[in-house]
Order: sequence, then structure tokens, then C-alpha cells
Amino acid sequence: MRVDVVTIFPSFFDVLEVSLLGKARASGILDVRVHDLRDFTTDRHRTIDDTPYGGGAGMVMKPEPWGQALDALVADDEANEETRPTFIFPSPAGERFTQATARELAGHRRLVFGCGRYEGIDERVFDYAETLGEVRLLSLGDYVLNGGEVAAMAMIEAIGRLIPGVVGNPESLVEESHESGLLEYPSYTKPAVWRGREVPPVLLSGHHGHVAQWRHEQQLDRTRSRRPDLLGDDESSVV
Ligand code: JCE
Repeated sequence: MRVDVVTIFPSFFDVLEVSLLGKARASGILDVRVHDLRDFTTDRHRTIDDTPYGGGAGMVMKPEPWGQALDALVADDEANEETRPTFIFPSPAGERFTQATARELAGHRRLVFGCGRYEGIDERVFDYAETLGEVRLLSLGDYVLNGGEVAAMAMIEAIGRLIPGVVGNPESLVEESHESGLLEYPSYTKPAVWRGREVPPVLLSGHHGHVAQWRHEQQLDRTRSRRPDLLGDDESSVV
């Protein structure tokens, strides 16, 4: 998979060099390229923002550098005939990014992340991007960040680890929270007693059926108490 990132803070993405995703990049499974939006400006001051039409607080990102950046990235693709990229703009006003979104996007050939700052990006950029490929405005959650970078990083990690070969043991992907629709069961390792706290005896019993049943009950109990919204029997979806 090829992933391009457009940002005014390219160094935020240095962290992608390390850990699991760093290995995937080194082995060629993931081709991540980070671009500085200011490289697509044409004025002496490399201006990327301006005041909002209609008034209001803060600044808005100008459309011209974004247009130049998106055009350059679409042109820079040898195999572009059959598949257009998917453009992802992290936004607090976007659809919710979930494990299902990550799974879907992991099957795409090419993703382009556009990271906004200030009060956001001139709305016409999203309309223009629609002429170049599919456009998704995605929100990590119901809180506001200072820009799209941290959200893009979280999405790249969630998507990247689902690409075959990135996570060593594919079974470890299946048992995780949000894949089953339930939270994960609690995990324990040695020693069997630590600071007076025992590991639940069923886990030491060697009885696989009992272990599986206990773990499933734990998943249900935790999901009921911590995330009733996942079971659909709460009132969190009533606005
Ligand atoms: C962003 C900002 C709108 C005030 C570009 C925030 C995503 N889940 C998310 N939380 N926050 C974001 C996000 C993504 C991109 C941008 N801002 C700041 N946006 C109103 C402040 C600018």
C-alpha cells in the first residue's frame, strides 16, 4: 500500500520509522511518503492560511497549495489508470473512524492523508479532491485536536497493521477488542501471585473449555459495564 501524507509539520511523522510500521516500511509492504504543504506554495512567504470569509475567529487553510499538492500526488503514480487514490481528511466534523473503517481502508491500494490546521481547510478543496478520487472526512472521536496530524497517525497505524505481513501473527488480530464487537478479556502472565494478587485459578486449570467460557463471560461483563454502546442496549445513541 502506498500512503502519502500532506502536512505543514512533516516531522510529526518521523515516529512512523520505528516499531512494527517501521519494519513494514523497510520491507516495502508499506510505502509512506510525507510531503510539506509549504513546498506547494508559490509566494515568497510560503503562505498557507488566510482569514475566513464571513468573519469569525482564527484562520483557514488556503485552497491553492492544497490543489497543487493533490495534483502533484495524483500525477506521481505509474499505475494510476485503473485505481484512483482515496483521500482522507481527518476532521472533527467527519464520520467516525472505527475498526470497520480501518478494515475497509486496509484493502485500498493508495491513500492520501490531508492534515488540516487552524480552523480547517477551505471547503472547495474537498469538492476538488472528489474529482481526483474518493474523499473521506474522518473523525477519531468526539474531541477536538489542534490539527489532523495526530488523527492521521492513529489511522495509519490502525490501517497499516491490518495489511497482511505487517503484524507477525494474524491470529493476534482476530482476538482483539473491536474485532469481535466486544472488549478484550483480561490477560495475565507469570508470576501466579504478585504483590498478594492471584491470577484467576481457571487460567491455571489447563481446562481449555472452561478458560474459553470464562474469557467470553469477562468480555461480556466488561463490555456491559464500560462500553454498553457496543451492545446497543444503552442510551448513548439518543441525541
Ligand atoms: C483539526 C479545529 C475545527 C476547531 C484541522 C482537528 C480530528 N477527531 C478529531 N479531532 N480533531 C480533529 C481535527 C482534524 C483536522 C483539523 N483542526 C482544528 N478544527 C474546529 C479546531 C484543524
